[in-house]
Amino acid sequence: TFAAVIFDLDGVITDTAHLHFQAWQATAAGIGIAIDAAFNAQLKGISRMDSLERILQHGGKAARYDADARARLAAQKNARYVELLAGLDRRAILPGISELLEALAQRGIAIGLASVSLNAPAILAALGLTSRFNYCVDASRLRRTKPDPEIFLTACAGLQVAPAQAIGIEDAQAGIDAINASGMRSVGIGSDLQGAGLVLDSTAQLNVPLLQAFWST
Ligand code: B16
Ligand code: MG
Repeated sequence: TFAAVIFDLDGVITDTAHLHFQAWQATAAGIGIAIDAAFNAQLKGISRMDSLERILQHGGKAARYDADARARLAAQKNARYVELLAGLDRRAILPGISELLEALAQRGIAIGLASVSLNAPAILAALGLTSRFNYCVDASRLRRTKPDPEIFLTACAGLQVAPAQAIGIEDAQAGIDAINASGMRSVGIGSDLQGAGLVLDSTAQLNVPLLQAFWST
């Protein structure tokens, strides 16, 4: 059977997409760029600086912002986002996740986190889940972002598990692509995910017997 499960954070453990959206919307409005919920969906699983690049492109203003100006905008967005995170607690854990983490731990299956969010440690702490994870990738030390497999390979190395022995769970296309490229098996949460080994509508459907059945297919 599998030796590890490596989780994405946003969209799998908790869903802070609406908070990222509020923060980006305010920052973008400040420089005259309007973004809507449909555009926001394209930022799922995309790193902070890459999200900013997409927003500037969307507004046709990418050429007007150099590295320093971008750093200021990203810092402004993050300050808003961190403010919005203040209300986060255990109630924000997505359905089925606490039970799954508990069941995996009981079976001695290693648990990893592969989030590109630089706020991941603070979010896990707010959710009361820090001690549940055997290894969390430090996103600040990555050279390449999803869909590159680096983040999942780093998580496997940290857990001392071969990628071929691990399952990755993701809600974003870039994340599914990263898992597949790493040699792990992929589980997708949501719709419009291409190439996932298994796709579920909701985290509520996740449990160990289901993952075992998927593993043996
Ligand atoms: P931060 P994940 C991602 O989290 C979010 O889906 C994405 O919207 C966000 O821009 C990114 O984290 C970076 O977050 O600004 O907090 O570093 O899905 O990889 O857990
Ligand atoms: Mg995600």
